[in-house]
Amino acid sequence: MERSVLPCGPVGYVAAVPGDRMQTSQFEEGTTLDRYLLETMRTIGASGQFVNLMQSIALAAKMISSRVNRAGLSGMFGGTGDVNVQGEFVQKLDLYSNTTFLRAMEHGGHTGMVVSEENEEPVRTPEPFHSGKYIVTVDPLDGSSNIDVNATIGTIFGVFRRKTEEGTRAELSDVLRSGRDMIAAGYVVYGAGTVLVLATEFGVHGFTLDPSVGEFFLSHANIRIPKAGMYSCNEAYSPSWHPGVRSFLTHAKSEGWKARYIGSLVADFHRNLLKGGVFLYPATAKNPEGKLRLLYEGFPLAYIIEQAGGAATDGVSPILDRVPRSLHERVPLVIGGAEGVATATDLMKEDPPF
Ligand code: P6P
Repeated sequence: MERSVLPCGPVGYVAAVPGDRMQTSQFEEGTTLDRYLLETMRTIGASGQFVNLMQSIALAAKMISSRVNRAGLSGMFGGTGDVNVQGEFVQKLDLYSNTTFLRAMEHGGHTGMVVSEENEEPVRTPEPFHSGKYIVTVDPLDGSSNIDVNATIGTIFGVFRRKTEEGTRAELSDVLRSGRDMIAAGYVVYGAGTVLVLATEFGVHGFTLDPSVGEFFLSHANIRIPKAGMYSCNEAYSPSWHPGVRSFLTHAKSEGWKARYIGSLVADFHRNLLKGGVFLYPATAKNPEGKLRLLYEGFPLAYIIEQAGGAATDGVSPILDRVPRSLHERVPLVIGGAEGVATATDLMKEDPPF
């Protein structure tokens, strides 16, 4: 039985030695995200900019979580009447989440530029703040069409170390690059609880927010995706899928897999990561490049799943091998347990492009 996550409480914990997941030291119950970051990064003599970056993301997550949890009471349900660069109606919480995330990233001296789903152009760190060495891609509130029905939604982020000198103007070349250059990724799910999952070369770990003290505590150490036993996709589109996708679903059903689909990528991904599953959002005639976006959905989730022992492809080749040509490029996505993704990809790679 593949181990997926350790129970919370006194948790085993991967020591911060890149590539060495087997060495374990015991952390008492209540290890905070800050302590995890400081003790992990200290072992590699980090400058502290990444710790500050993650603390800024955690602050934004706490603020968004607080607003999401009382959306119905603070008039935050519903749309703004605007349409974003994706052609999607902007929800009030989308706007709040994007503004909150961008503000949290601008003054810490750790980030040079943010690429957000909600902004057509990249957002460079403004004067007088220091243009730091990291580039962040973000979907500030994924699944926001589910806000009004109280389904789980979330924030997805990826981190690159810039190629250009920190302190100078960050360039598109700092972000239009292979997913293999990503140095960290994570997401926050706003559901029954608020859980921040962070993946670095030290593994994948989950931290649960205790709103009574405003701290994230280690709750899911050493996340490894179990062998897949469920599939997630919107089967309403089946008639417009290529035969390879339909063949994979026939295979999954013959294996007795369950079907689970929330229609919120980050929620579907989180369940599949912990329980073992394969998520598919394939290309269709209507969306020949798929619906999901490469820089702030495909890349971060692909980084996380590979660090957790899984896989992610575009139906032909690994997501992380791609080099985006534009900031809001879309990508077909097959992501989850390695064996299931390999089976789906083998069946789909013969499909002609739309
Ligand atoms: P469909 C939500 O709008 C989203 O971008 C993802 O979170 C989700 O996986 C997908 O779209 C759902 O798309 O076409 O099934 O409604």
